[in-house]
Amino acid sequence: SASNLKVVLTRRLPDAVETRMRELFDAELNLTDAPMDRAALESAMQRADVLAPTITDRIDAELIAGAGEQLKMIANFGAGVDHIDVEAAVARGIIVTNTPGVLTEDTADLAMTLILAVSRRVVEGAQVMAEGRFTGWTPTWMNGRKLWGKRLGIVGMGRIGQALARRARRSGFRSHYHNRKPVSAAIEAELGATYWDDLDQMLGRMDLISLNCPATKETHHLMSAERLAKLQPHVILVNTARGELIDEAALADAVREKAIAGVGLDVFEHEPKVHPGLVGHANVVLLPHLGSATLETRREMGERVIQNIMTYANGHRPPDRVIPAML
Ligand code: 8YV
Repeated sequence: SASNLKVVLTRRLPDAVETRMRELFDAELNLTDAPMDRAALESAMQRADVLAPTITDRIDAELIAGAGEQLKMIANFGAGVDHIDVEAAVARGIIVTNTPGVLTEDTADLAMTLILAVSRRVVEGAQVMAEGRFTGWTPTWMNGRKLWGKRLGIVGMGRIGQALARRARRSGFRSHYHNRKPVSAAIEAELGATYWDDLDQMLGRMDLISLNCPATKETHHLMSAERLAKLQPHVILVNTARGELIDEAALADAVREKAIAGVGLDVFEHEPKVHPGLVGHANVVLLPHLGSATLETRREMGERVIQNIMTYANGHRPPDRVIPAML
């Protein structure tokens, strides 16, 4: 039964979520909230029936091979599962679930925030005020870039990409997108978005670019030096998806050479490290992986984890099962 199920949480989750977990399961909390090291993770996988990890746990094939027989489920707290070898887990009969849907609007909000912050020089302006350097308004000072009527290229038109396109439409942008396949004609019409089969052709014509696709083998360094070189120099690039989508060293070169007008990043290739060449530029806004960081959403993500475990405990198919074919 559910109350005998040993559920190991690798990080602290919102209070309400932890309380509920303890009511429902034999839940083991990580009270230190430090990310588990490999040995701790290995031992957790020896005793857990269900592991509830986060992005800070790298669960590779070797760890999965070493897991105890009793491990039946990896119920991830988060939508992205690129830190989990899903193929290896599923091959061993371990169910993997994630928490999609609940963080869509927050992540789209943050993509929009980065677009606005970079184009209107919000962080730079706030810095001027914080340092008492506002000595008087002038017509030509701190002019940013107008957004109304600009072309926004969305790479990855899943839930988050669509939520961003919806915001973009209301804000007067024209949305373009690249995806493995076009969305339905009805959604396309609602979003007013234009599909590009060829990513390179799209990228070369955009004023703004937002990355909203998962990190997979195929999307690793999607923004390579070669692709970055093909962007228009006035382009603003934002990433709220995964750092691995961008060759960070190449992006740092582009920033230094002024080959790109602005950058907004919430995720990094070697998190929590940031390429030093990206730090300290007025036109580069960096945030510490805040995409889903609202009180409401972090709670809903936890509830989603609970729902997945509960459904499994009751002998049913969890609603957010991830299978290799989806990746
Ligand atoms: C989380 C995320 O911060 O859901 C994701 O994929 O990147 C963020 O919502 C993180 O993954 C929590 O594990």
